Amino acid sequence: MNNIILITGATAGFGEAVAHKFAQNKWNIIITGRRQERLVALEHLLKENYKVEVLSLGFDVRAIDQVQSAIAGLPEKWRKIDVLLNNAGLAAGRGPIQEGETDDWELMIDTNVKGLLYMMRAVSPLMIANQKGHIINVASLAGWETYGGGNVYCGTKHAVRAISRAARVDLLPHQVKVSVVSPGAAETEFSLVRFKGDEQKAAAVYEGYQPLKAEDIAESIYFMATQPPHVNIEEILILPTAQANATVTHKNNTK
Ligand code: NDP
Ligand code: 8X3
Repeated sequence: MNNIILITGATAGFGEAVAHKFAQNKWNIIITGRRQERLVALEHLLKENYKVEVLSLGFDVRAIDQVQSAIAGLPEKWRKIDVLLNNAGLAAGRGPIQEGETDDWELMIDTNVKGLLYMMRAVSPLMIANQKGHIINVASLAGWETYGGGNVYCGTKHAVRAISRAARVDLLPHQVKVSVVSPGAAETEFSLVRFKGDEQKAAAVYEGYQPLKAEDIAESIYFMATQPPHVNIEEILILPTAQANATVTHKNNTK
């Protein structure tokens, strides 16, 4: 049986690139997300291109009952999950705290923090039963630093890193690794979602320099996941060369 990775948020961006990368390397893949038609298309593509087994599960990580029933209902052969990639997440808006949209705050906290926790809670007992496993949580440069207008998003990503460090201690006796990948600016659907479909605002985020691609992040995640059992890459912070930190990017208008 091939290794198994469960990816949250496989319908776009990093999650989709990770699905391709692991399938290329003969892992069987559990792809998840809310957009059913994208899951169906991706399942078909992965099976066709890489001849691996793929299971798609459509659910919302914010809904604990959906998370629990998706994991409880896994067919026997899919229960030995080697890697859980907690990737589903988003930023909603980029405004000062005093003008913040509280619905956006709820959305980010419910998805990036609570959704990630629900997944860890549901999947870690399966890994403990196997006495092996690897949880890789997607944080961000925004989990290391802060920037104006980033308030709640930065808070959620700092939380992802703190939760991961604590969970590493909890899961240590069970040979379950916990790692974090923290990307800087990467061109995916992230900014389109953040700016609620405003294509101009989204494109402006990536103008004048070369941002990371989803495939760059997939490479790092594959590297983390394929170390020998005694090695845990605890954290990777990966930035575009043009980005020095959360507030300084060298933009020279040559892509
Ligand atoms: P995308 O918007 O391209 O992809 C986000 C994925 O998350 C989609 O597959 C989406 O699927 C899924 N998702 C969102 N909300 C939910 C939900 N409630 N339930 C289930 N799935 C959900 O963004 P990225 O690939 O860029 O982002 C992936 C992760 O990386 C996020 O956690 C983000 O915060 C983080 N990140 C992104 C950076 C960037 O610059 N792009 C940099 C650093 C971190 P669907 O809508 O079908 O449910
Ligand atoms: C996404 C990167 O810098 O927009 O996590 O917060 S940033």
